[in-house]
Amino acid sequence: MRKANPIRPRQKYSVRRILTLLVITLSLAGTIAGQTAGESATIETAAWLRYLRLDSKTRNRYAHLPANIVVLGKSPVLETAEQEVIRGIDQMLGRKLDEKTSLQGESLVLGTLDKVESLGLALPELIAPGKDSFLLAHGRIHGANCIVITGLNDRGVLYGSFALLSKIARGQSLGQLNEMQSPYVRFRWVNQWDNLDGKIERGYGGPSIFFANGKVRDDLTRAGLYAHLLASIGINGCTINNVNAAPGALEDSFIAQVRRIADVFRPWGVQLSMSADLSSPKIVGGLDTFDPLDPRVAEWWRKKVDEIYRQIPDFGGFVVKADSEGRSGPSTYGRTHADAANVIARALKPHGGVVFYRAFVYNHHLDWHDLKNDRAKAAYDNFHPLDGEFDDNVVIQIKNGPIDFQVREPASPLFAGLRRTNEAIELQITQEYTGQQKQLCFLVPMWKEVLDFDMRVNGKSSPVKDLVSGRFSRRPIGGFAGVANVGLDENWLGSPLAVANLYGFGRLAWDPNLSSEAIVDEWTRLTYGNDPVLVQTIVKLQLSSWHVYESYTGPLGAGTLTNITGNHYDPGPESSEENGWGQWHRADHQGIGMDRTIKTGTGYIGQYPPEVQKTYESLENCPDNLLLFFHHVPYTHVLHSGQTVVQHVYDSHYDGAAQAPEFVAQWKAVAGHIDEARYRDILARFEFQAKEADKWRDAICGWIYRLSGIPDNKGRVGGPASKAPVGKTTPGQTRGIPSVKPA
Ligand code: GCV
Repeated sequence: MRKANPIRPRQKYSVRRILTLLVITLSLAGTIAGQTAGESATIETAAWLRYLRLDSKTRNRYAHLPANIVVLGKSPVLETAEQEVIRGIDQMLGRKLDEKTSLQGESLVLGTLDKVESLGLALPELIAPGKDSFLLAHGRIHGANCIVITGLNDRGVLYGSFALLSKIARGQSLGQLNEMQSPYVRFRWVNQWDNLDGKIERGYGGPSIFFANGKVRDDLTRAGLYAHLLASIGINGCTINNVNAAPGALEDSFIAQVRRIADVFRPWGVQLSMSADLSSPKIVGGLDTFDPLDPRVAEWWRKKVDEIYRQIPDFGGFVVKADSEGRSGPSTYGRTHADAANVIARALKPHGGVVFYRAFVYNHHLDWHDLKNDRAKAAYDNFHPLDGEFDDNVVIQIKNGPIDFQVREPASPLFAGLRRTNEAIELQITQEYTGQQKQLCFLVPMWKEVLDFDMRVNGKSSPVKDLVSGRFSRRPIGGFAGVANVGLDENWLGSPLAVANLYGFGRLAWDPNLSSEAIVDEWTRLTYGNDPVLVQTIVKLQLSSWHVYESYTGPLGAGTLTNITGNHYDPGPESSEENGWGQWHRADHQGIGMDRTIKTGTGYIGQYPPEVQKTYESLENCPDNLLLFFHHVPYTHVLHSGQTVVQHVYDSHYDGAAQAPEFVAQWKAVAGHIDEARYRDILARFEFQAKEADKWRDAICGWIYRLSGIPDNKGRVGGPASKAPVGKTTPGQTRGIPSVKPA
């Protein structure tokens, strides 16, 4: 269900203008609904930044908040921070802070550490002095009690301001305020797969907020609001165009347009970056080659990058997808990915820019007859041999799993396979394979399993979060990249509850040690207020959603059994087989699962460090939830749970399909605790999901029965009382599907 998006023509997008727009929108909504649980759904663009008016009891907790605000220093980011604090406190507490130009009495003091200390305040040392860290503290300055928001840079001050407002919005005490926070990783970027015509690849929240008809939009209001949201969760970069990059994006005339997007990002401390096509020197530059080792190519990149920095002085760098899914790459000239990444990195280096080079490189014409072929091996095979050959401003961007954002995959072994190279984890916020925002699937618990997974590098504790942050291998930089794909829809992602995934990505990039519960609790309170019925219901729904979705779509690590050659949404397990895409589950009449063992299979397990190999190689140790990812077993194989594989598939699909309607029942408990429009909207989504779960259950149960010939021992499939249809899974789907993967 998509809401119409009001787009007003605007020419200038100053911070003040965006904030004014927000204030008007929010106060209108507040007037309509009294700023409590019943607040109107017309302010979805504010997402979790609603700053709802608190009830009087909660407001009283903040009675001692200083009446003045002073900012030490001057910059667009500091100005943003000040205006945000003023607006937030006004809306939540009904108090207008007095803007002062110098310290006068009890004040909220905003400024970088050096400025604050110059007032004679001794502050506790910032324990982990990384860029973007912040400190919230009480302090007496010139005899007055002050609240200090400080950081090592302006961005830290902005992040500290958001943190203070978040505490107030959630009714938390400011009594013992003395809190230092430092981001876990240096680069916390979102990627947008926006095409220049305004369509978004795998985007389910409406058209691009950046582009339309081959140009940058005239109206960039939403781009500014997006930067506002991103900054509030500590995201410091946004790659604005699709990794399947149109070379035209690097034309000088286009860069001049892109500059306007950078201008609306800047006050929020969000660096703009772009996806670049490796063949640009040839296609855009008119050279007869794009060989990364050709000096003319190096010179072209140098000049191009210089021009970009002339227009966008704080440009972040490039994301590169090469030799993957039909993109040009260094293999054209027999060069390596290191050659390709480094030629661009060297052009960026003098300006402080970075290259995020994607490890998502694989052959999508793999011969499916060969049981030793395995797409899961590709990233490691391509990049591990190059470890140590990448320049220090190159970051290898690795998808969380070795295939492609399936509902369950093991952590990519490449995280442990690069010890002398910077790395970043790529997570997909847009739900390409996990219900496309039509179904609820809160992904934070899934991401956390990967981030916490201990790779046991050299037999030592080495969770993925410490590999990608650079902590384990003492790398200078590391990162998180989240494929967000927000669009012009009022609620950004096409569904109000799906927005929690964007919030959760930012919070995990900032601190992967936060629990899923804490993250979703924060998001719910900031978005919907502190009504306990609403908070408990939404938190419970979100936290159970991934397992429910998994249980009716993708059993035992076999992947999401979706239509991979079509929409990536409907059930279509047959589409995975007999084509070159390599998302195989190898289901036949005897058994199911990919044999990836070292002993008899593709050898993929051998890419992990020895202790992890031991876990996955043997049927005894392999966890049930990844069994079919690593092993080919008969349908009668007995799981650790005591159930056979085939019976597990029946049971989990029936359980999942029974839990989906429970979402409807749970949601009904919030009637009267939320505005009617949003209540009905979300209710309709859950009702729809319940039907989709039935569809999935019947398709997958029918399919596995057809293959195995083994009926369900509870009589639901294949028995006389069976209801599940056992005919074809996906209408129109045949064996021998051509290797075409529509964009
Ligand atoms: C941008 C998957 C998606 C593609 C995407 C690709 C990638 O294959 O289906 O749409 O392309 O991943 O991550 O590059």
